[in-house]
Amino acid sequence: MSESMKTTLNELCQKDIATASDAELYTALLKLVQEQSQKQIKPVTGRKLYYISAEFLIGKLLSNNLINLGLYDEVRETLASIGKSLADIEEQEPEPSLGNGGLGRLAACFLDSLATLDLPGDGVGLRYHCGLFHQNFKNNIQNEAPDFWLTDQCAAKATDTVFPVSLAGNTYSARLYKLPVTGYEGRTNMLNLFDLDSVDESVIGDGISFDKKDIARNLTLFLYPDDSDEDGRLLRIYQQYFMVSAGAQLILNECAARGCNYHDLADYAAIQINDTHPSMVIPELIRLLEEHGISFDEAVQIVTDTCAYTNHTILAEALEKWPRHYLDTVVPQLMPIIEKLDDIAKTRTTDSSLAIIDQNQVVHMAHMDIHFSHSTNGVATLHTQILKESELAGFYQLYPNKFNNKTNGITFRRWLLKCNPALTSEIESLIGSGFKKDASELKKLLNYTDDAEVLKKLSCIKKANKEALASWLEDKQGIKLNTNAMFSIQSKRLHEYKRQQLNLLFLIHEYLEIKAGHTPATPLVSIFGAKAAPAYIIAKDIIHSLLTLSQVISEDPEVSRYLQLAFVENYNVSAAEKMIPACDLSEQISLASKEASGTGNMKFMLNGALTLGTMDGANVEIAEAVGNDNIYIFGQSSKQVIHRYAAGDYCAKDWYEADPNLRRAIDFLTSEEMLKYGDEEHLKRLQNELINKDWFQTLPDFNAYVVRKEQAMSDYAVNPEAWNRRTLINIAEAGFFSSDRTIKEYDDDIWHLGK
Ligand code: GL2
Repeated sequence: MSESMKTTLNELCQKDIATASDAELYTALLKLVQEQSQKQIKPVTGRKLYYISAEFLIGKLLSNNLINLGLYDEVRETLASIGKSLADIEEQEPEPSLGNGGLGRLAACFLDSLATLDLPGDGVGLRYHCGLFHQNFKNNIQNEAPDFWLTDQCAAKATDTVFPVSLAGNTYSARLYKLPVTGYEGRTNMLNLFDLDSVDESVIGDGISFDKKDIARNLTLFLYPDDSDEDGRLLRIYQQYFMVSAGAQLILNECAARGCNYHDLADYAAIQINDTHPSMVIPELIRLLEEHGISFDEAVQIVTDTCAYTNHTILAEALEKWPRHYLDTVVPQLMPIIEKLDDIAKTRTTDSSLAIIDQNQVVHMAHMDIHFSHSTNGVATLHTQILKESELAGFYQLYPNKFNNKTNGITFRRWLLKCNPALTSEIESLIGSGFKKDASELKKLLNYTDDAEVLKKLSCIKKANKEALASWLEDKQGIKLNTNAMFSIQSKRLHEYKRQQLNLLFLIHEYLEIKAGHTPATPLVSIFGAKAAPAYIIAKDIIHSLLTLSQVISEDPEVSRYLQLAFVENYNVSAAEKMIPACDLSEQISLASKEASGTGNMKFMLNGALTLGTMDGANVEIAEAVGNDNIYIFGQSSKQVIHRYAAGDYCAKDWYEADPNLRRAIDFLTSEEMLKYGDEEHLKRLQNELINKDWFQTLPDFNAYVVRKEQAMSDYAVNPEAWNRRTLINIAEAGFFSSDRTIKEYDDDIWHLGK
């Protein structure tokens, strides 16, 4: 315990901390973090990064900030000495609701790494009041509720800075909020979030419904408002333009304050456009530069030199294209600029498929990004290769030098130091603490692959993490897990391409096998965490089927001795921090070619889980790093998948009819057992989808998946020491997947910050 820390906390609490409540201690710790992070703010010289993103899935900040500021151990020990737990105090903090999935979490990891590497780089986004919805389950169905997270104590503080933003001809004031981002032994940068003062949480009606036309009151209520109707789609454009217009004004102001004369903007700012949500920053900056007296042609060049674009997916739904009348309505001031950009693009190529505005008057945002930025990157080697060879092949031919790869990464501060302190200290005792700043040092762990004591220690840590997850889940949802079982976890957004339905079919198969007297090599606990977009019907049917199956299993003592299915409600960063350290088998089973990278796969690996996955996204690089003996790969290759799509002759029904195990599993969806707890409409719809459509080719991979997973279960049961050795190898080889490495590559190749 540190006396000086105790004195500091007493002062901040204005009382003896021994008598303070958790809420008072939380407030005191927030002040401590604020004071210390202010001290790490450094002046900016040279080029500064603005990372614009619709999402920043930052997670709870208190512990992470304490770690980064080097205060964590001292604070934890001081609190422990008076019988308080930092973990309990952290419960006071609502989790910021500013993101959805990997794209948002990547943005948060990148901000951490930028600050850690002492690079000047801020985030630019929106201050959503409810962010993504809060998920709860009733009658085995997902319900959505608003996730209010903004409290008086929220670390994102309002400033006096406001920027005018014109939406559909009306002017609104975008207020800037600043959230300090601390780096590990680095600097403090900022996350800049914009909001309207008039947004009103009381307009939310049933569930998460609200009047989508009332822009003044709804603009920043939710992340990704339902876009299944036109008002919803327009609202997304309102949000996007609000974010980029305010962001562009902030960037120009900050650069001007540092001496920029706008002609030399690219020497002061680098702008990273994340997916197509912020694409309108390109025409908006051109518009603003013209207002500052710069000619159109020069403005185009300046913006191209300043902006870079990251593509995060090849799924059409995320490559936004808007009917031009939407843009005419919401951002009439941009349309003439977009038209001129389209004219320029047409002088560069005769390929009409590369146009910004196509013959149907649809505006392709990604096309604008690629034509008018200087860099386009994918997020894993395979993804970038697919962009070059198929999805964006025409663009690659036109601009070969713009294309580059930046394989994603994760911050080890949150995904090891914070979420797995026991593993962290074991690693530290073996190889010292250098890995915290230089993740490649984890390779030193390879010296211990034959050290029986170390391997045993790893399995004890895993067991303790499983116990901790089990007790959390019991408190939260009343589910009792068998911690002697193998834990397999699939936690990520619910999407058919990620194929939670493949896991579902496996679990049905296992259930039926156990019923038939074939018990598995090891008891298995299969855990899910996933939210389905509210209007995504089949995704909700998959959740319903999993929850129903979970009930079928738990009501059957004969089966539940060997098999459990737990679905964690409201999966978020805090839940991930508990689940990932407890995992044995990491489920990364997307249809090859569809998962651009994945970052969950990296978090699980770092925490000593073995991956069961397809050759997709960053799984390919994980497989290369650990070697085929230390990963379970199965299924079609991306080439086979792309070929099958191109041939257009995939017929799910043929697969259903040809494989009796598969047929048995799919038929079970509408069995008496399932109908006892489930809803026929949902179950039948999913069954039909699988038999008659199966757009993400679940059926061709079913058999290979069952074989590989049963192999993993048998290996786990038969030779625990060998399993532990393989987990050690996974941890040791995880260094490449640090976001510090990724950020360094972005900086070396694209941004050149501080120079
Ligand atoms: C995603 C990709 O699906 C995912 O594979 C990738 O790891 C992340 C970060 O690059 O980006 N794209 C996307 O729209 N979301 C993602 O998670 N939401």
